[in-house]
Amino acid sequence: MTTDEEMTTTADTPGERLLLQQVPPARPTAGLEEDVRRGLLRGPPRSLPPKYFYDARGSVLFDRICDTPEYYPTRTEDALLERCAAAIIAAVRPKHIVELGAGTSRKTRRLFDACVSEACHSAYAPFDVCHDVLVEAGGSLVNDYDWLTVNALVGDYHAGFDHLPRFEGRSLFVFLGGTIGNFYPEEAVEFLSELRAHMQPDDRLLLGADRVKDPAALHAAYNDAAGVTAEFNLNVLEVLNRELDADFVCEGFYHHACYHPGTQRIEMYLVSKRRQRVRLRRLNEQLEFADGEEILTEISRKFTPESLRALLTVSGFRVEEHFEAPEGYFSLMLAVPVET
Ligand code: SAH
Ligand code: AVI
Repeated sequence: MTTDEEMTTTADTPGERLLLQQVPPARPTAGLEEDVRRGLLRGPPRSLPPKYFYDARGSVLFDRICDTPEYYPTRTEDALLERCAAAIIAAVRPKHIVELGAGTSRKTRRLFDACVSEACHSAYAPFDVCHDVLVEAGGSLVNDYDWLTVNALVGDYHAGFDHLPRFEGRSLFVFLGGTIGNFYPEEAVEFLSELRAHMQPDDRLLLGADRVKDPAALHAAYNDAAGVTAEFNLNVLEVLNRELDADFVCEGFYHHACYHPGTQRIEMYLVSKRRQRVRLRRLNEQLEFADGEEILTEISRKFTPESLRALLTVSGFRVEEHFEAPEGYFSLMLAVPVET
């Protein structure tokens, strides 16, 4: 594990300010094979956890989704961060910014800009399951911010936080994009409770969450006209083909996403266009799909201020600040771990 001392060695060249380390799982966690046996080989509905979207191509496709005109969450949260980043950095003055599911870190730049204006030169630790996105984003960050040290952490945030490096001084944990909405309610509570247990009393959490809104806007965001979300969804079949020596024919499935007001969530599926058989050679298994049979690939929950606050409270946090985008489109909550 990299210690805080190692992190703060004088390092002048961009390359020396970018470290990459693997975070081993803190407990036995299902891998692709087990997840496929549990979710895809069973049903109904057949299902897959969303983390398998994010191979190198999936991360690029997600970034392209963020630029589609219909996908409002990224630009909405970015504008909100632009407005409140200085206040957050001034209030927290973190020595470290630790970001879960960081991806390209594009919006986190608002916090780094605020670090400059507030003269608070934090170190950055992006934690993500996708090695390639961390390397690519980390390289740009150390070039663009000549004071920034990036300690990129590759691992699965569902595998516990015990093996995350323990940084000395105050950390601001950041979980943006509304990714908390990709967790089922009980998963979200477990995840945030574990994070809280890992945090020091002085640390803070900045949590971004998408809000319940006009179903038409939600529907459009997950069904962009250019078909980038469809490509992102279908890419998971390519991941299965590569990793499990499977023979999914992507053209044999279509993307389907719709908003369910009752559960306040988007459900995203891949739907079989016909009866078909798929072999998973590495598992020695085969799948028989009926015409119209679905694979649930993601849920994306939308929150009200009350439901988001309740989630944080039940997970052991107290909300210090709530920043809202215009028309209640997106929320950022700054929360403090409650002493137990
Ligand atoms: N925070 C960024 C990216 C969101 S996309 C934003 O707001 O735009 C979700 C990110 O979480 C991806 O980069 C993906 O690789 C990462 N991710 C998904 N499941 C993960 C897991 N189980 N552990 C760690 N990272 C994960
Ligand atoms: C990463 N996550 C918050 C995105 C979302 O909106 O739920 C993933 C995504 N799926 C389809 N489009 C974007």
